[in-house]
Amino acid sequence: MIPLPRRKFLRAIAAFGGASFCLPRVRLLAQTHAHTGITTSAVTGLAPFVDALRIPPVLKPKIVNKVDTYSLTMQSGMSKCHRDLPATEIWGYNGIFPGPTIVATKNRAVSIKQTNNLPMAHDGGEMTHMLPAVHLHGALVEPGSDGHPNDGIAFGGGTRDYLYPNQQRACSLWYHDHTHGMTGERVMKGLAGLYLLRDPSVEAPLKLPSGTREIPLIIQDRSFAANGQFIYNLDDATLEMGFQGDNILVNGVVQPFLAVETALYRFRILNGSNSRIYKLALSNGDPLIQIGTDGGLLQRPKELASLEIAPSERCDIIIDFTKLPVGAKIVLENLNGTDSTAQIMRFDVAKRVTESKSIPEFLQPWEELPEQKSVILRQFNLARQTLNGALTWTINGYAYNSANPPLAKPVIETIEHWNFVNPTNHPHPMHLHLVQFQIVNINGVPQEASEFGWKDTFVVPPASEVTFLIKFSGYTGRYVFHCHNLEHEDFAMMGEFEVLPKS
Ligand SMILES: [Cu+2]
Repeated sequence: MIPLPRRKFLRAIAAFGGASFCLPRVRLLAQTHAHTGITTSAVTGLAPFVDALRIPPVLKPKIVNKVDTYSLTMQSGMSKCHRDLPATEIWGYNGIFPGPTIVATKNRAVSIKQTNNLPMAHDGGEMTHMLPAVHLHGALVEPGSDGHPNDGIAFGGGTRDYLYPNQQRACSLWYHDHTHGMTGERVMKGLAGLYLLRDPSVEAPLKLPSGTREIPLIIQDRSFAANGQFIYNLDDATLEMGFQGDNILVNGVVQPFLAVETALYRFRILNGSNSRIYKLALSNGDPLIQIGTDGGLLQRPKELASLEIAPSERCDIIIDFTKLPVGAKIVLENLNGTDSTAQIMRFDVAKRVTESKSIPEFLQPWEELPEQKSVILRQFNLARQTLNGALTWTINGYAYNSANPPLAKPVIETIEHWNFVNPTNHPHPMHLHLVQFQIVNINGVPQEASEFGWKDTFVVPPASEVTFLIKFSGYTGRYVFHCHNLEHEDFAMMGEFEVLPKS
């Protein structure tokens, strides 16, 4: 299937290279490239809540010189996503969808050897030769372990070792494919998994729900053909909106159910979708109690009637089932969805127990970055352009090309303001590699950064601008930043920054 537009697009970015050009603000340009014409009708009407939630397995490391050492293999596999669907061919780490969970400990390094045993000719297009890279999203790592799209792993058993020092706040990270120009398709096929970084000195005193009451929820949307296979057509709408599936999956299962006890549960939620933004809420009107975000725990828990989560954002929430009767069924809803995308999963209260835990009032001290120490305000204009007849998403007029000069050169240990201006009519969840940042201004209104917590991905809404306050520390070198709508990213809404040493 596909890539006529993508081929055109690659030619377009090759032709434009590093050229910069004027940016017309807020112009939705008509697309001129041909539609691929491939249509496959998607399965609809799958019965919700008929399959139990699956929990991805947690891998056990080999300890080599005090480093937790893992080997993962990217390979195809078969995965049953719904009772009434045939098994789906997926691409996964160790051949499972989603990949296995890695649990790491602060200040204890993890090394992962990734092997590429993916089948190559999966769509017959020119892009199949693009080499997969693996990015640990949210991680403070040196450039060679960051999964730069130039650092792909050869097909036919090629390997690369990634080293993660874990010298950062405890948080939920995730590892996923970062192939140049093909991240959307490959993440959709299953190349994603959770990586939980723990810090016992912070978390143990809080006595948060743990064990069988701490549950990862990776929310993704997919479309299925009648034979159970994923559908991914890069048609005009997909290039515009990003891929959106008709079915909501959690941990690889369409709208699963989870039997719970009358207790507090901690859910480590990741929006692992390509472009869909969910607005989470509980069907019985109970609040979601948010305790953490991308960069770890908030200062204090927040009781929310609903919570919006964009692609690649994480939220750590507690749900209180203690006052519910056995037999109660509570749906985790998506208030942004309709029909089959309006319900995510269901919690079935199955057993009465006595809960001894409570939710702490205070979680982790907030460390505010000093805004007055910022050395520069950089502006990044997000735009939709047509380059050589192909729809392209750009930053400051640049379509991503690793040959481009970096769009910013911050000096290590300095603080900067980055202002993202979005005149388009699409939200762009902007993500920076290497750093966690703070939200200080939205549309000219100063923000209380601690309310958002430490972020590595934040939505710049349509016709809006958001300012991030960022401290560049840890490592020098080149990293990417990009829109985490994966089709926007693939169609070039990505740039690089180079962290320079102190002169
Ligand atoms: Cu975008």
